[in-house]
Amino acid sequence: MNRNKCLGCGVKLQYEAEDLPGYIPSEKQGEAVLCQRCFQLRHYGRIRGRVTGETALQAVRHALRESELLLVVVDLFDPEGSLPQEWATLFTRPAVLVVNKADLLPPRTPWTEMEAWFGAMWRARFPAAELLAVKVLSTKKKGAAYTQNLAELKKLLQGKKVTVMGAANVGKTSLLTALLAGENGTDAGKLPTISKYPGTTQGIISWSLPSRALILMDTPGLVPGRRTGDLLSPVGAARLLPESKLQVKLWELPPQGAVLLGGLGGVWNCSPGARTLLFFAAEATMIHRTQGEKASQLLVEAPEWLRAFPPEEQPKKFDEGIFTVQPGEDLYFSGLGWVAVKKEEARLRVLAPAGVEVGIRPSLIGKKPD
Ligand SMILES: Nc1nc2c(ncn2[C@@H]2O[C@H](COP(=O)(O)OP(=O)(O)OP(=O)(O)O)[C@@H](O)[C@H]2O)c(=O)[nH]1
Ligand SMILES: [Mg+2]
Repeated sequence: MNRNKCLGCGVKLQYEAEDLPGYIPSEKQGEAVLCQRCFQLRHYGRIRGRVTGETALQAVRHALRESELLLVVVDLFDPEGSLPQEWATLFTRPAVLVVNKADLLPPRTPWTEMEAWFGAMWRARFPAAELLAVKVLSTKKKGAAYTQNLAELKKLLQGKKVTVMGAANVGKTSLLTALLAGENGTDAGKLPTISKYPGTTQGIISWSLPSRALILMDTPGLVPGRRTGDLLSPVGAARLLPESKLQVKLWELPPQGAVLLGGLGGVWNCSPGARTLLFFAAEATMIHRTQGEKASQLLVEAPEWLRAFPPEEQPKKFDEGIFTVQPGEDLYFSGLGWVAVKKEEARLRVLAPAGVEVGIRPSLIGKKPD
């Protein structure tokens, strides 16, 4: 354990500048093990400041130099946004991909199907990077599948020096904590800080587990930049996170019918007839069905009942696109949600905040077409 680092977020402690990372009031010098930011996060749920993408990348690069294996964590709610292709150059060691937040899946979704889906995505995005295994997990819901997958994961890591890495807020620290459970010296006060705000971990947090000859290094979350939450403040980004269950809405949308996602995205049916569309978003994101003309107006006005963001964070510009989506495919809005097309090909007009990745993928959930 490094006494000069905050146990919660891994940043170097300092006593001079209250606005900078790692601050501890001087009267607490020598006794506090948490920086003021972690203390406030844990006790009052308040967030201050945010790690920049560049700082996080530097820390990850540093940890990578020392590690033999990568534990890459991806968020089931946002596969594309939390595993961007640009990271290919970071995957210089064999990797295990952990798909976290599987508790969000509708009941009876087969986890093995998920493993295959994410394995295919990895191979398409990083053909040169060695992938040892894909493990679908939930660090929140502790059922039989959780216990088994976590035990299998521990076996894979045994005897290695491992970097836990991934985008901000995907659950890296939650995974580290799950792997530490039951080990000596891991009482709650010493465990790292977990929060719903991106940018919680600010430096490298190392844990050594002699019983497994294992060294785990948690790292600050990288900022891919094209997730909806990357464009918002930590408070705004936290509102887009699903907590325990995806919200799902099935509609037969008539021509020119529209659906808005939390005032941050919109889908218009431009097909010649009605289309069966299945919408997925976080619990707190309003999925609102309306008429075509009204929808555009609502995106501009962003009334309080619709919006998933603080008023001052209203997107300044929306990008428009037209997508033709086949049955068995999803149209995704990175970090916001997605729409699965059923039965018939759909032609969809889409608005999303400028900079947010929107695209088509094989359906993540549900019966695959024969
Ligand atoms: N539903 C669900 N939420 C999870 C799961 N794991 C983590 N979370 C939530 O995701 C949020 C982020 O968790 P962290 O463990 O702090 O994520 P992180 O990747 O370490 O985040 P940074 O340090 O900010 O990069 C918290 O609100 C967690 O409760 C999970 O398995 N299921
Ligand atoms: Mg963390």
